[in-house]
Amino acid sequence: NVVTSKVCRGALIVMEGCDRSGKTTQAKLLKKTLDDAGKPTDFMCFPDRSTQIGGIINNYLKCGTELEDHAIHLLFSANRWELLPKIKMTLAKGTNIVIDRYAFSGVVFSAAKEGMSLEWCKKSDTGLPKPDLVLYLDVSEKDVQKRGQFGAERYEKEEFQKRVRANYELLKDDTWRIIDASLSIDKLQEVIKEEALKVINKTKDEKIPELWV
Ligand code: T5A
Ligand code: NA
Repeated sequence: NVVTSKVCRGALIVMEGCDRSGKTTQAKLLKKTLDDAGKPTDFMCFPDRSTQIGGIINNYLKCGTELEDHAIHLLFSANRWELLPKIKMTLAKGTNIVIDRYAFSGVVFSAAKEGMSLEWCKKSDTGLPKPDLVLYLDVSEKDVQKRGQFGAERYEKEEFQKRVRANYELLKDDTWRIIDASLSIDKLQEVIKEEALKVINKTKDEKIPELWV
């Protein structure tokens, strides 16, 4: 008799927060921390600038091209949908994924623009896999400024970031953990690791729920 043990799906963990809150630093560290703890984990990020759609987004962010607000919003969404097969496959084989930004970034940035409603912005990402955990790196404007000047990318302006922060408040649910991102890089990673292990060790429905449905 051959006993086949069912593979438990991986956890989907998302890092969110305002620009320069430390997302990329923590997301990459978390991938390594979890691998080292014997919990195989992949790192992904959005926008994924390596695809064709990602190339258009990159050019837009670097202010090389102008695109109508709805059109660029849909491209950010399409960039997530084009990676859906990879996300599904990875989770199904039992590997966790840490993603640096996701649909929440998609909504809060687009909806910070005039004439773009939060509800309209949520539509194009509706039905994507719902993360098991959203780690929201919360850092005050003051502390962010201590990390040096904002770069030259399109959204890195104070007024805009204020609206982004306010929009994040409207998306939080019980899968979110608000993390004080003013801590040192190491201290922050300790807190984040603990939260991640909690969801990884929890029994999850085999079928991953859908976002905003
Ligand atoms: N966007 C994105 C949309 O409009 N729609 C979408 O759908 C998506 C997905 C690019 C832009 O695209 C927008 C949002 C963005 O404006 P990006 O490529 O993720 O998105 O942006 P980046 O510029 O790469 O990243 P951020 O500016 O958001 O920075 P991070 O990742 O939050 O911060 P990180 O880790 O790079 O650290 C920033 C600096 O702080 C230091 C680091 O060394 C670094 O110098 N630092 C710390 N200093 C002190 N204490 C700590 N704990 C620190 N952690 C990091
Ligand atoms: Na980043």
